[in-house]
Amino acid sequence: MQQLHPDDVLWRNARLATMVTDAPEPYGLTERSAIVVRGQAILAVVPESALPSGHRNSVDLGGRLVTPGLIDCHTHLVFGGNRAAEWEQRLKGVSYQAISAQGGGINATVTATRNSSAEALLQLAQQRLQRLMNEGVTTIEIKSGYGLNAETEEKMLHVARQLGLNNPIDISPTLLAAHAVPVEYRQDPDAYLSLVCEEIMPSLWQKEFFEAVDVFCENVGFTPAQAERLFLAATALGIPVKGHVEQLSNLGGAALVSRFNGLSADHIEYLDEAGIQAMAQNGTVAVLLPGAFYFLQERQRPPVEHLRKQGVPMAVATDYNPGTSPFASLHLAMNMACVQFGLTPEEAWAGVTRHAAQALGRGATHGQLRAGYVADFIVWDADHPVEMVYEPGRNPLYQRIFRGEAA
Ligand code: DI6
Ligand code: FE
Repeated sequence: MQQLHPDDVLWRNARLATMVTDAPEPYGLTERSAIVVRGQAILAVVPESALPSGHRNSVDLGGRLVTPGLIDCHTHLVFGGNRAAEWEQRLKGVSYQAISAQGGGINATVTATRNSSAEALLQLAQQRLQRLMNEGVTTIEIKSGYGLNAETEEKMLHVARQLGLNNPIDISPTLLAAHAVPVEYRQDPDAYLSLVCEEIMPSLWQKEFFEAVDVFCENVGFTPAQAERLFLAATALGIPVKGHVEQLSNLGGAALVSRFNGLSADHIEYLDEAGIQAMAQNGTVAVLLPGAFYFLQERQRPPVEHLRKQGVPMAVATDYNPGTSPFASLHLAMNMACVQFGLTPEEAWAGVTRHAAQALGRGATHGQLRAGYVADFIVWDADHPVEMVYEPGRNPLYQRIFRGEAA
């Protein structure tokens, strides 16, 4: 190990679950280890025995478990109102699609979001974010998509940015202006898409309000042809793309996302073999969202076995949103991914660390405990990482380290 500076911090006497790819032990578990932090980054991960003695800046973790900070790579955290009444209707037998066709669903949240001030949205989102941070989330993706006009999409992304300035967390903002056709464009969805491609997307991109563009490609959203048009416009501006695809039906959206070298194809319950092949070839991450699957009482499971066989990296996220996944818990999402989709707990952990980082284009800096990576990590009052997956709600978080600082 190189010479230490006096300001370097040794987080020592820990059991690490490094989550590195090539580790000999499951979860990258190593006993009696230490993380050496310089500034905001990990300088080295070393055995206790390799540490110099007498370094003044050191923290004894008492043998506790340390994992990378959790990454929630798919959320709709910023929105006004809630859809509890709609949910009651759904429980009486009205389908999500039927409610959506009646102007409810996403459009109900659009109205509530348009009618909320940025301050009000910020306050609501802050509470939701706090719950995720309490569970150890250090990076979160936040989508727009409840504005569906230039002004409100910008308001949502402004709130997302503000959350990052106000809290010890990394925000990855995504433009999801193509989430639904707004009521005022119901007769002419292509005109709305033109507005997104020609005005909303270029202007918010120029103002650096987001990192990637998303689309809801579905029979209640946008057609593959419309999604392709959006992706062509995004690619021309150098914007990375991703998609909500194959959630309720198979429209070939995942293959489309992959063709544009997309970061991730999300939901993918109805993904077919051709889609899996396309994802494997292009390195597109499969983002599994078991909260929405559970809440919509879906039956069709994503093809986990095939994704595994083809080596497609699988991430797990909350999809936190008022319509299909009102669960601000990544531990619960991990549990559901195992119970409902058949992931192993180790795959669920990779899904909220290494693979979630990859889904956000941060695979070279986030989601693993290794030299050169950002010093985001969580100290747990737990013996083994399976515990957070096994028992969501217990939350044995002991300490949260963001960019090298306890926070
Ligand atoms: N798929 C979903 O599950 C959410 N958005 C999407 O494209 C639902 C959003 C909502 O119902 O408000
Ligand atoms: Fe979503």
